[in-house]
Amino acid sequence: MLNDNFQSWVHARQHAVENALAGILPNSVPFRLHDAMRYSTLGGGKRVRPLLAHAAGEISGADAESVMRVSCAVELIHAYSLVHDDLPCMDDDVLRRGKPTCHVEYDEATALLVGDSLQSLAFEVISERAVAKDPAVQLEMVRLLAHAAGSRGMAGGQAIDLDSVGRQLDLPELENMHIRKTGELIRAAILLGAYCGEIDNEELANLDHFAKSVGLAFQVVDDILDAESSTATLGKTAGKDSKHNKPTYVSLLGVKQAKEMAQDLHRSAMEALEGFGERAERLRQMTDFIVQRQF
Ligand code: GRG
Repeated sequence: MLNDNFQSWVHARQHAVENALAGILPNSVPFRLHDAMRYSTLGGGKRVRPLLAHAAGEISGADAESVMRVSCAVELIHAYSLVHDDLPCMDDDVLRRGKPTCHVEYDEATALLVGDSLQSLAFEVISERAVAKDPAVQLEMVRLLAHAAGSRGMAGGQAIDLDSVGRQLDLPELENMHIRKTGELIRAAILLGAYCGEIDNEELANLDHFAKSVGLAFQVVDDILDAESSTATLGKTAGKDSKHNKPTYVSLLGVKQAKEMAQDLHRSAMEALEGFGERAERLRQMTDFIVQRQF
């Protein structure tokens, strides 16, 4: 069970991230584009990636303002990916975070520009001020975010996903797709949060192991929720994967084995945190949250 202390931490962080994003997102000419960017980013979403960045920052004693900055950069990339994913040329969806998708509320051209602009804004946010003590570390952070979003990360995973509709992927192929499409940005959120403080190479390797396990666990749970939950609970169209004949952990393994896989990944994530002691308590709670979530 997730305790009250964790619940209030989540609400406080979600609120703070919302305020920070509201301050970052432009509110000027061109008004329609900026309005659509705000519509697509604010007022919804679990903010899992920012929460992970903040929790990882607790491991390395990171400066709160820097973590907020990198967590917003990651969330902007995530928001862009959702807007583009919903476009008619991709998943063609009408509902996101309980609201009409960006291209439905505005139009396709605006949605395209919203994604482009959110992605650019993310790189402005992570690079315009110091977020790490060492400029070389900050350069690595910018590279890491670019890699996570690009053709060897999220966009590449999306390409594999689009290519796989109606085709049978085996388990390693499915894993490869999800590591890129979902896992890399979650991994970036965690490592970027930690990079805002002090972390040695051994700790970084353990955190990386944790990040990979938790990123995949997030996706396995997403597949289970898509198969088992309602559209009202998820705030996005449920049952889409099987309707579109998409390979998922549920279609490949069945619900029971997919749930076992989520538990195995939870265990592996927790093991990777063993050496961190109390400093990793928030990350442990986040791992429980990700695996137990209902939406
Ligand atoms: C268009 C380049 C490009 C990439 C799209 C992230 C993505 C790649 C597509 C989203 C489709 C999808 C359902 C992916 C599976 C997992 C996932 C990222 C779910 C949505 O993330 P949540 O649950 O969403 O964190 P909220 O709304 O809570 O932020």
